[in-house]
Order: sequence, then C-alpha cells, then structure tokens
Amino acid sequence: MTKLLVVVCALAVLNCICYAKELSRCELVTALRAQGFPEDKMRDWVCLVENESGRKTHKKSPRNKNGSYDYGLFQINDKYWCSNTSTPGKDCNVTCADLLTDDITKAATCAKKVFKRHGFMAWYGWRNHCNGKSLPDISKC
Ligand SMILES: *[C@@H]1O[C@H](CO)[C@@H](O)[C@H](O)[C@H]1NC(C)=O
Ligand SMILES: *[C@@H]1O[C@H](CO)[C@@H](O)[C@H](O)[C@H]1NC(C)=O
Ligand SMILES: *[C@@H]1O[C@H](CO)[C@@H](O)[C@H](O)[C@H]1NC(C)=O
Ligand SMILES: CC(=O)N[C@H]1CO[C@H](CO)[C@@H](O)[C@@H]1O
Repeated sequence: MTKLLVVVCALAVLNCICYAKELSRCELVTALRAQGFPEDKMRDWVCLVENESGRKTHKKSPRNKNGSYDYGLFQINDKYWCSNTSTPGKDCNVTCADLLTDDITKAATCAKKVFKRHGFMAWYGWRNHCNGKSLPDISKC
C-alpha cells in the first residue's frame, strides 16, 4: 500500500515537471519558424523569450505591481491582451490559459499582434537584456 502511494506520488511529480514544459533553444527556434516568425528577427525573439519566460510554455508570472499577470512563452499581459476568464477576449481574443499550452499557435499569433502595435519595446525582457546587446547564438539550430 505504501509502495503504491510512493509510485503514485512520483508519477504526480513527474507529470508536474512534464507539464511545465521548457523548450531547448533549438526547439524554440523550430517552433518559432513553424509559426512564421521572420528569420532576420529570430535572435531577438529567442532572446526575448529566454529572458521573459526561460522558454517555459506554462509560465505564469507573479502578480505585477499594477495587479496584472503575464502568461506563457512571451509573457503576455492580461491587462489588454488576454482574458483571464474562461471566455476568450481582449485584444488577442483568447483566454490567458490559451497562452499557456504546448501548442504555441495562439501565443505566437498574440505576440505578433503585440509586436505589430509596439515592436520589441513592449517587452521589458527585450529592452533590458536584448536591445543593443549580443543576441543568442542560433547558428546550430
Ligand atoms: C502592468 O505591469 C506589467 C509588468 O510590469 C506591464 O507589462 C503592463 O504593461 C502594465 N500594464 C499597465 C496598464 O500599466
Ligand atoms: C484579471 O485581470 C485583471 C486585470 O489585469 C485583474 O485586475 C484581475 O485581478 C485578474 N483576475 C484574475 C482572476 O487573475
Ligand atoms: C473570438 O474568438 C471566437 C472563437 O474563439 C470567435 O467565435 C469570435 O468571433 C472571435 N471574436 C472576434 C472579435 O474576433
Ligand atoms: C534573466 C535571463 O534569462 N537573462 C538572459 C537574457 O538573454 C541573454 C541572451 O540570450 C542571456 O545571456 C541572459 O542570461
């Protein structure tokens, strides 16, 4: 009985680790290419994602000072972009939970929308760690 419990707990922990999926740098590049991100800005996007979410698709930020939260690979903010209810909405017409899935299609579409409106400056992670800095090496990807 105890052994069974240990196995069940171990499985639960493993499941939890798999659930918080972290992409490798090249997996990220492959995923971004599949979503049609342009090659000439690829290193900026990789740098942005690495600094914003550590390439974790399921990352939800702690509460920001202004009461908002950031979601997913691109740490998209729920003040304007995603609805933190169960109904899709706000400017990306998605729920915030939609931005936390392993299928990054919705998160990518939303990130492109943010970019179209504000450019990379919308992301503090990019501003502080990527803007004018040396960008990640993706030559092996
Ligand atoms: C709230 O804070 C977050 C993170 O600091 C930022 O991304 C977002 O733009 C802010 N929203 C407003 C309305 O100030
Ligand atoms: C939903 O987002 C709004 C605006 O950022 C925030 O005030 C509210 O507390 C959030 N609700 C939940 C359940 O996260
Ligand atoms: C938002 O997305 C839903 C499906 O998730 C769709 O039915 C609806 O028409 C969309 N609304 C807008 C304004 O694009
Ligand atoms: C906090 C963090 O993830 N910083 C990273 C931002 O991006 C640069 C370039 O890829 C990395 O060197 C930093 O470690």
